[in-house]
Amino acid sequence: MNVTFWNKEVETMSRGGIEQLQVSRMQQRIADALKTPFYQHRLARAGISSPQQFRSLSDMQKLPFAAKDDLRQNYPTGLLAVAMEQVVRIHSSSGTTGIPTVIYLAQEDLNAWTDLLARSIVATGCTRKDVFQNMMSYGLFTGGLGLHYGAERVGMTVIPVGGGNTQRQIQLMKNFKTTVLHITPSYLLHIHSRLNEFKTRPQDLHLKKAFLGAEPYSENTRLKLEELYGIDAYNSYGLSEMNGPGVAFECVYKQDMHLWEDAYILEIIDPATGQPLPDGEKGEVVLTNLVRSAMPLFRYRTRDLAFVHPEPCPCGRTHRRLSRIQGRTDDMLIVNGVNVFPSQIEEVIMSIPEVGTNYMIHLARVGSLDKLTVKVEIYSKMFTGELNALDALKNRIRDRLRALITINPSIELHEPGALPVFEGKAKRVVDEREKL
Ligand code: DLL
Repeated sequence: MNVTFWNKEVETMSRGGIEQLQVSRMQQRIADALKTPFYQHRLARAGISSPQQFRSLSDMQKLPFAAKDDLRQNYPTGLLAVAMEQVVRIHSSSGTTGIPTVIYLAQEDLNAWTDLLARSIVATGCTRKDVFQNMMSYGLFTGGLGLHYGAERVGMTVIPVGGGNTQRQIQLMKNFKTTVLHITPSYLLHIHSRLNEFKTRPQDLHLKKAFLGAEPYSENTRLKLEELYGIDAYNSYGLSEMNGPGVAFECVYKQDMHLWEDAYILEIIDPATGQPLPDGEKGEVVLTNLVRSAMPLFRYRTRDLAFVHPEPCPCGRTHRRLSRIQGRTDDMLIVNGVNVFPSQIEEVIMSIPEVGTNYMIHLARVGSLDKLTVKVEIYSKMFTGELNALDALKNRIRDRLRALITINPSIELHEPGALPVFEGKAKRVVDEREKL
């Protein structure tokens, strides 16, 4: 395997070196935080009035957690640590409730973030010879601009097309011989179902790699996409509160994502008690940004569930790896009293070869019971008029799901193109139970 580095010294730093850097950067961030109205109050309550009180990583425990609501309640400037004239970029998300959160970046913060993205891109084996088509939306969402600047820093040829308009995406991929995509897994699945319409086969494209992130997806979805397009797909994790993408990224070994520990402190906690969990145990990902001066944020509770791999990676990078996101503390469905994660359903259906590139999960209340329906698109070659074959497929999907989630879902089979299309983050769960 050909392993390349953007900044080998930092990427292969000893554990002691990483921890020392984390402590000194934490001290800088506490100094920034003491300038913000939010943290003046919060840190005073925790008994912290100077950066020197932070002496070792065990002092992290003394710092208060932060949550999305803190950002909302302190909108727009409660966490701003510099004069607005020093801010060079704002990102914002409206979230599902519509109350916005905002992230501020000074020039040095933007440089540091861009560097993390360049590092991530190079870790997947990309070089300046690659043609990079960025299909994540631009604007206040961090997925577009984040990778854009990172790819430019690497020297790749960047096509800043943004999301949507599948016909144009396919045309651009062909005309410019795009080799690398940045895209949500759901949109990459969708594009495959449209290739035929534009008389294109995957082998007519020049794709080698895709960076997939911004939404949860299963290992089976990755494998399916790799096979459909003949590419290597790399998992990419991040969130706006930590700047966006570039928090954790897979290297050429594709065995989960290096979390860039010179820039972020990672903790995994028990979401119920807030207590730290040992490496290898699944819990809530809690992150602290060490390289953002304009807006400090400590121990941010992401609600994402994952675990840490402590073993070294064959690539030689020393930054610990974060597992695929296994779900969120707030996406668990309770169906007739049984806990079900949408990711479990996806893992099963994407392992069934007849299943195509789209699915939806639907919940309704029938009498006093919950009804779970999984709607899947299947490849059109299955619709041959053979009803027995379709019934057998339905039963197979239902049995596989029941074996894993212990409840009996209804299965609907649909033709390609029948279910809603997602060009950005997918919303696959429709829960109509609350409406009653
Ligand atoms: O989605 C940033 C991003 C852009 C990451 C492009 C990767 C690629 P937000 O809109 O704030 O930021 O959403 C963050 O998306 O807390 C996770 O729940 C989810 N998420 C992001 N990446 C992954 C991933 C961007 N690789 C939220 N796997 C996070 C699973 C992911 N979930």
